[in-house]
Amino acid sequence: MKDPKTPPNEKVDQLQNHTTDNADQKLTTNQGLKINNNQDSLKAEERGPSLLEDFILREKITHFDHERIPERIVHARGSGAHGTFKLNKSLKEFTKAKFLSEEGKETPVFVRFSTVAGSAGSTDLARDVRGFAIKFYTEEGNYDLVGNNIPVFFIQDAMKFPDLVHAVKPEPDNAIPQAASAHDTFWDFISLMPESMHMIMWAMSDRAIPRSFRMMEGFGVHTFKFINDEGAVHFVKFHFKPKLGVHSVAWDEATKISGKDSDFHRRDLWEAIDNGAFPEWDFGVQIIPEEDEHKFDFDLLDPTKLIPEEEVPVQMVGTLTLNRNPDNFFAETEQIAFHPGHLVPGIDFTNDPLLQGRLFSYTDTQLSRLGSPNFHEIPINRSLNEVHNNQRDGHMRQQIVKGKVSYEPNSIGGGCPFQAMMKDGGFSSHNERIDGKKIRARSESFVDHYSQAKLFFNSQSAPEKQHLQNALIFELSKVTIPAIRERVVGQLAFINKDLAATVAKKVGVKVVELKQPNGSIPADADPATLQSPEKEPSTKSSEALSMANTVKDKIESRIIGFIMENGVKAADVKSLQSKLEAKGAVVQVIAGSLAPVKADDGTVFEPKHSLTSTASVCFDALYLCSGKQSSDNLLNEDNKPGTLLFVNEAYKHCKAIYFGNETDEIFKASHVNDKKHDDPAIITSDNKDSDAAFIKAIANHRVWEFEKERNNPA
Ligand code: HDD
Repeated sequence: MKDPKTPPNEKVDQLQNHTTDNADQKLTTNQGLKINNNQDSLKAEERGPSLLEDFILREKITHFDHERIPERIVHARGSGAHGTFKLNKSLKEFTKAKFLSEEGKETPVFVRFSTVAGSAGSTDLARDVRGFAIKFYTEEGNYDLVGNNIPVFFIQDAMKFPDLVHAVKPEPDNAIPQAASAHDTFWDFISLMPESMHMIMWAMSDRAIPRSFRMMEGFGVHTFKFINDEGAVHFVKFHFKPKLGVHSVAWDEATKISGKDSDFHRRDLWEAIDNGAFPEWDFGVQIIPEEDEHKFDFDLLDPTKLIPEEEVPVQMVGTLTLNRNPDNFFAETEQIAFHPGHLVPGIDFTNDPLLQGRLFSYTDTQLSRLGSPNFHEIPINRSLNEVHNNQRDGHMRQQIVKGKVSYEPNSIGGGCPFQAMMKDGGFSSHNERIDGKKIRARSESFVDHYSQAKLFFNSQSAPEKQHLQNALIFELSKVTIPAIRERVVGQLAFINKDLAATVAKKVGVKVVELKQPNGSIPADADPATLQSPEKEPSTKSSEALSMANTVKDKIESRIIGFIMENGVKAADVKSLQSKLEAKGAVVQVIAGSLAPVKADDGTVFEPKHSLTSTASVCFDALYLCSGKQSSDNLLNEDNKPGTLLFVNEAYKHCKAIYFGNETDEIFKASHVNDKKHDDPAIITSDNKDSDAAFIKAIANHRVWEFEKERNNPA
């Protein structure tokens, strides 16, 4: 284990049975034969042809030729970690799931975060939804919660999923663009799918460009069912709220991070766990008694709707902690196979038609991705409890089942393995009464497409609304067909007329009034009856939907760049560094070069970066270290462009910048000198308690409310 603070975990212990360590070992073939020359192939004479009999060369090259597997059809780019789920408050009243019943119980988990559209090697900072998939290794078998960082989805029925994915993926003729929704086919589809408009509001918001996986919410999205010991049913929505708050970067910053460090989120997760700054989320549930199913002005089965927290509060009942990096990316993060159909007793599906389709797709995709129905035997996918059934054989079977019998009923095997009674933990589906006709259609209760899109937009702060508008303008400006831009603007007009008008102006189209939202209508329905109603949301504005209301009191794991050069005042540096580190922040020294920096008192600081090897977008906040000589050196001919680029970019991206003693010349030479108002994230030695002011500004994340001023230097 890398970190002594990492607590033991049953799943990690189980994985240890499958790990190997090459330390102090001799090189062997896959058959265990020791190899004495790994440099040269077997030849007829030194300059002659290689021999077919060279089984060592053949084995090595054959294995290499086959070492790739298909990437995930969606969510290909991802990063994962091990951890623990702890139940703080029993949900026994609602569910018989054991991992949710016993207060204090800890369950090992593996969590994989992902982007959706890009390939496995694409940038982490794409504007995209993020996957948030959790495998709980419970005592009753594996339970998978395969959710996202956004609580709703683009479409209402799984029938449209391949269309959605084909539309957003690179276009089929030229495979452009990678990991981006800003192109014709995506917006063509969206413009014809009014049901997607609520999700579009989220996907165009800053939620789609998170600062870190550790600063995202997680949602189960669908409504699920809880079933308790008495068989009573409650509907449930799952929530994960990050203890560090929900934070995002600026779009300009996201595009730059993609160039400077396309592994930004992967690295951030890895380093935080490695440093012992274990990411944590509060786990909460919204619970609705079965008899209240129809009390809402939307359908609980419609995955394009959320339940406002004002209508059903989220009860916080658990903690999710990630505390161990994988040993091997491929074996764990790549081979993990999630499936919303991996259930435990006490949790069941609803008839949400998107969820119902997912129940087919996930096993099916693992068959082509992992290559065999035995994917459950791959170590990361194994349940902690033993597997006993009569399934047999198949590619790469690992388990050696003893005895003659692989059928049931049997007498030869004494009838084993036995069916489990419900009282012994046997799973039984909720006995829901179904009484109706077979029909290929959409429920009328699914037809309101705009009221919750309005709710989301209305709940945003002014800077968030501005960002959302800018994102729509950016995306639609990449659409080459004016009619598509016009249709999207027509859809926006159903949500907010001003938003539609501004976007229309910027993308060069008129706001036309759409008569009938197209798409998602049963072929034989009367379109007039299915028109999305002009409807206001039941809740007008919801605090939980705006990141402006998130937690803003922590600087733990924030990366603070200390920019310095020779002559820096060591005492000031050390004092601030110790205050920041005491609160869990990470200080990294940046200098003109990687050469050690000599401070005024002879202290030597080792730079981690030079002004040219990194960029301000890789830091949460900057400290221009005290000292006239250091400041002069940072402004010499060599360093000045780098220093000012750092400061000006951080300023533009609304970050906290602290000008230490005697760094006025840097202040004056930078865009910060143009500031007109009292900006709490620009700290100088004139501030009363400047160190504390800096810490507060970092915790606040960004001063988005000063973005206009900061982006208009005189
Ligand atoms: Fe899905 C992967 C989340 C709808 C079909 N999905 C996948 C992953 C996440 C989600 C997080 C990555 C899991 C991992 O890390 O391995 N998907 C969602 C959410 C949805 C959703 C929150 C809607 C609420 N998905 C959805 C539908 C279908 C699929 C409607 C098909 C009918 N999803 C898949 C898939 C993937 C997948 C093709 C690709 C790789 C995999 O399953 O293992 O089966």
